Amino acid sequence: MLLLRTPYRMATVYIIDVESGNLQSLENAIRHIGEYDIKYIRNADDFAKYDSEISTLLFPGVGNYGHFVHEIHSRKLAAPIKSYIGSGRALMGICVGLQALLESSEESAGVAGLGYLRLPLKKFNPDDAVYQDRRQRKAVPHIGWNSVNKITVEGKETSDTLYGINTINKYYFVHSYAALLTPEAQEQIAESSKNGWEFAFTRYGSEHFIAAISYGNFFATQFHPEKSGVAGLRVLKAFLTGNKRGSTTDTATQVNPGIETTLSGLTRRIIACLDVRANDAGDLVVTKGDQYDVRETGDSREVRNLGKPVELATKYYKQGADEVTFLNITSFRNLPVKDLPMLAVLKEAAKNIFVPLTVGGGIKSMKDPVSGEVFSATEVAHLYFRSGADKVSIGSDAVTIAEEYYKSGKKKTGGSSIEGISATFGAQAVVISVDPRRKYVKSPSDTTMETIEITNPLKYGPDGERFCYYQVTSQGGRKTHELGALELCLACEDLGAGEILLNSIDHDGLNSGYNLELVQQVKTRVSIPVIASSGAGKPDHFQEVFELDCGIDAALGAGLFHRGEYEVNDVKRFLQKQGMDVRLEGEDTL
Ligand code: 1PR
Repeated sequence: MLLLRTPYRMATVYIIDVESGNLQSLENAIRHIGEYDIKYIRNADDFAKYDSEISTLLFPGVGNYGHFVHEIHSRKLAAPIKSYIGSGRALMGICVGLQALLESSEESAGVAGLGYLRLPLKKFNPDDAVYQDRRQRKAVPHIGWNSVNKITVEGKETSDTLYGINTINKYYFVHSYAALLTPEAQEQIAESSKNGWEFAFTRYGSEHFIAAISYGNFFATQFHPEKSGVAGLRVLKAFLTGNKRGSTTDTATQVNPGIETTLSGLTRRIIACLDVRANDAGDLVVTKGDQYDVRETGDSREVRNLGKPVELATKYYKQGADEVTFLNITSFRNLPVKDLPMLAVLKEAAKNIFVPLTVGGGIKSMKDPVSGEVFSATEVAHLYFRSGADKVSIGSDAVTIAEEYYKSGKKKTGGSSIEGISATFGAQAVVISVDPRRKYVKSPSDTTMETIEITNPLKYGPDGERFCYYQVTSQGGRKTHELGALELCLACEDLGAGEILLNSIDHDGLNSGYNLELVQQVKTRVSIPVIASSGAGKPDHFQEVFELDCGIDAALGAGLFHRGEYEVNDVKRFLQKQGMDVRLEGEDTL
């Protein structure tokens, strides 16, 4: 009998690409899920060329709503997308891709979305009442791991899952605007539910908002499934395989669901950090400073080599890291910009890491040493986003920018790297890495910077100074500036930064715990998320910093993970035992 073997055709996933951010990770997630061919649609011509073949279309958006919607219109993609949806074929929106399906956003007045739901997007309120009772400010953007606390079908709450979304797992959100459940919105949602719309909702502080929508053939999530670990990959897989409904029990991978309900709803976020530099042989290695001195003590003075960047990063992801940060502490002066070694590290790391990736080190405008071409900081950042980074971290350039900001009377020119990257890719993509060193003063009047009063006499300065402030440094601690860490953070927040990575040279590598007074000083004054960094030596140190009443958003560890003393999930299991809410997933069993 002649077996007619129909030629095996790998399923194809089409992705709308308007260069809005990190699509590399979405592609990697799809490839991790199954054997898919992936094609990008960048304009109406592409759409026309592939339209008849498309049965699965992804509509991912990152960053600024107005920029994204403008790109959709300027590339003449709005009409073909609408007609595709009207044809009943499957579409999934992600983050700004969900937002663009709605009506409008406060982020970009006058810019109309595709309007499938008459719901406006509004900014989260940093003066959220539930925070004020604890004298805290809610960090905006909403960055971190949150739960979906309700799923509705035809307006009725259900314990079923929606494309794998359940009410137990944690999903990664990174946005400042959302479809908030205002009374008007709730009316619109009730109306739409009668017509078959299904919703998932999440809480951030006292504000509830739409985490996902589904109607017939289309589905969209506010969170990033490609960055939400195993739980997120399951959502993406459910969409790709058309598996709309399931039961929570067989989809949840969260071990011992959190017993704590945090003020924000977010979990305690644990970040693994890899300082990366070229060793004397020119190989990129993971290193670790001891108060920023990365060379071994003793005669050799070799660069401390703790392992290979991609291997270690992947290991920490599998150990449960909520984010992975690479800080490149070498400036590659003689390499073409597009050949920067960290681009290759990111490309490789993003293949198997499905949580947010941040890269820092050398994020500023630069002149290509070979071609002489000048790349703006935004273009440099774009290269990293295209390689798989979700956020870029700016260190030295931020100090220069902040000094200029104060010197000009807090003028915002729009020309700085912070403003440029934030305007194009969104505030959530811009982290400021602060490298401060303690400076003792006898009296607050000895400096124009805001000082901290030292309450423990054992910690007074060498000459009995009872006050200090934290002077920022650049170039990895080599240059000291007459600018305080708090003042730097306030300036960068005003210029559009979305998050602070708050290091402490005095605590770096000492395993004696975080610099709690510095964390408290900064976190109580800024309205963007703050990551405590430097000094973690054991899980208790993470508990200590999360217990501060300032409500720190995340805690970073480096040395204690590199030395193999603890795995990331050891820290999380310890915190869960103390009653803290952490993301603790089972194996990657897709
Ligand atoms: O100035 O924009 O080119 O960025 C340079 C980046 O590299 C900055 O983020 C800066 O913090 C970082 N960096 C520069 N030199 C060093 C160094 O160590 N010589 N790393 C360095 C600073 C800070 C954390 C560290 C934590 C946790 N490292 O990454 O890992 O302090 O360590 P621990 O948990 O072991 O205590 P630009």
